Amino acid sequence: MLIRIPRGWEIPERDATPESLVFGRRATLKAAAGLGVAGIAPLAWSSPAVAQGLAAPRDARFQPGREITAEKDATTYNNYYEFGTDKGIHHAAQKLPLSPWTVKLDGLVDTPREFALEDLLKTMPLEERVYRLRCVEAWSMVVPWTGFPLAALLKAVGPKPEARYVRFETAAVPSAMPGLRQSWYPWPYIEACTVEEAANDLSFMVVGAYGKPLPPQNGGPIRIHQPWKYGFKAGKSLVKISLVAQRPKTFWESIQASEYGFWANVNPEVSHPRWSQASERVLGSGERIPTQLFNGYGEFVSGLYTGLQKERLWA
Ligand SMILES: Nc1nc2c(c(=O)[nH]1)N[C@H]1C(S)=C(S)[C@@H](COP(=O)(O)O)O[C@H]1N2
Ligand SMILES: [Mo]
Repeated sequence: MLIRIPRGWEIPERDATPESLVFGRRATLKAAAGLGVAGIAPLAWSSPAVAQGLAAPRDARFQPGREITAEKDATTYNNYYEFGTDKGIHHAAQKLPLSPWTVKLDGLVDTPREFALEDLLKTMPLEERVYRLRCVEAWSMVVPWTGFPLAALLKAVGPKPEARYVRFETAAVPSAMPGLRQSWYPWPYIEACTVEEAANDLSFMVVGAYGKPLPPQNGGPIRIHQPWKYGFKAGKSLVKISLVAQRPKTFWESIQASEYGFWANVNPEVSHPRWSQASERVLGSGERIPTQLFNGYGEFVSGLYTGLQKERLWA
């Protein structure tokens, strides 16, 4: 059978979610938010301690510089194509079984391991970081995430010297994720970064938000967040993290490399081919504010890119 993969410019507008369309949906968003979280099933965590919350001490190094986004906005306006291409997937996402959950660490490591989520929660150094998230579609939010440095997880398996990239793989559960039936997308959702980027202190494995376990619509039970990069780099509901020698072909890069590059560092001066990246719309207030180079995290990460000026470092 010949499977015809549509080129980027053939993807229906609703799938590409250009800025104008995204913000034309504010009415829908408000309506969805009006349903309230009451309709959402309780999260199925096995540990009673975790069920009560997932609070951790806040890391004071990360000051958001603006108001924290309301929990209701951050948890009801989501990008998670496995559940659908619009932003109102939070109800559909409750079908993803979060427990039991394991994350496999494999590839070029000294000790391949499969971690049960509860063990990560018990053994990793949990903290809260208030990080900004800047979507390539030019909206942004500020969320208190609970998690631990990716570096701590990598240390537990010991990357070999030949490992150059880290590949992140999202769960693909057909019974819960209707989006997987859209067979022209290159499922599962794959993202990747270099080993140096992964080891950077900012690279954070997220297991909670707003002092609670991470809900499935935001990538529960475990996702990555690298706040100096556009949001699409942040693979959700991760099942496998592999250390590899070759640069992996990522989900969005396979769909449209000219619009969603490998590095995808936030840069207000480099426009997306279809819209400007100079400013961003604040989720909740709708205010428009200037976008910052590296999303304001240059002091932590700009050193990663010296000598790489020939690369397309910006999406
Ligand atoms: N598996 C998976 N991960 C994903 C996505 C997705 O569609 N599937 N969307 C990405 C995009 S484009 C963004 S902006 C962020 C959004 O995270 P949020 O829903 O918590 O705001 O998740 C990223 N991670
Ligand atoms: Mo995004």
